[in-house]
Amino acid sequence: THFTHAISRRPGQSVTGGLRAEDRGAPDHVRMLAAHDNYIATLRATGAEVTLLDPLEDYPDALFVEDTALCLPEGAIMMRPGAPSRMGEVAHMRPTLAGLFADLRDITGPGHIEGGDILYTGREVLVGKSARTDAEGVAELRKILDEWGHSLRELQTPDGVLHFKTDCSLLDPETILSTRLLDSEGCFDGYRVLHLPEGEEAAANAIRFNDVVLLPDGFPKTAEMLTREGYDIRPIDNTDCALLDGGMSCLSLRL
Ligand code: CIR
Repeated sequence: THFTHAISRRPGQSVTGGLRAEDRGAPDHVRMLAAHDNYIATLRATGAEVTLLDPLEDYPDALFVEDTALCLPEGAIMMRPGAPSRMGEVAHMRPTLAGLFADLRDITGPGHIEGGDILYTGREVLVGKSARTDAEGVAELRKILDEWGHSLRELQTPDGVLHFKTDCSLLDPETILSTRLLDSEGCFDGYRVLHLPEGEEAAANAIRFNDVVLLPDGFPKTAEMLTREGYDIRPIDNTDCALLDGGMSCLSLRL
């Protein structure tokens, strides 16, 4: 949970055409930029250096940089998104990571894997297979992690949930915030699990970043629970990212 650096990408005008499981309207680009500013300022306020990349108009979902790579202490691994419209984002992220990591690997395929399906807890790497992440992609990741001495546990992202981390976040090395749905699969045995209060499942995608927890705004019961548990929460407007099934973790790579 200690990070010196984060990488984010500004949303372009084309974000209005981003992927979504269900159409509840297009996001508002201007309001999204304001929320994004606040997100970046919150990361910077913890003392971390944030690299802010320019929008990629050809890739409406490119602000969700988390899906393009996995950053670990030993090195970084470029992902291979399962969404065809997102594949090209990886090449745009690669040079930035090449400047930060001596050991940079690639998932070459034929499998697919997206960063949103990967939760690194410090003691292991949890990966949920999903509509975006398949067994071949997980197997290729496992080979690299074996070399680096990380254990990988292959799990299943619930049906109808975009990514594994849509439904959970790491709050500290021992504690996971999870929906009851995801936790009911037993994936978090050995951790302390805090369940999202009923009706606030959409707050599951939070991030612990240094001494704060960035939490989507508008989930008072979750905010109250986390405050009571001693976390220093920073509510961030997620209205527009939520229309594209995105949350706090998607908007940065943290290292
Ligand atoms: C997508 O469907 O790929 C984007 N609209 C949302 C990606 C969210 N990323 C994440 O959860 N890591």
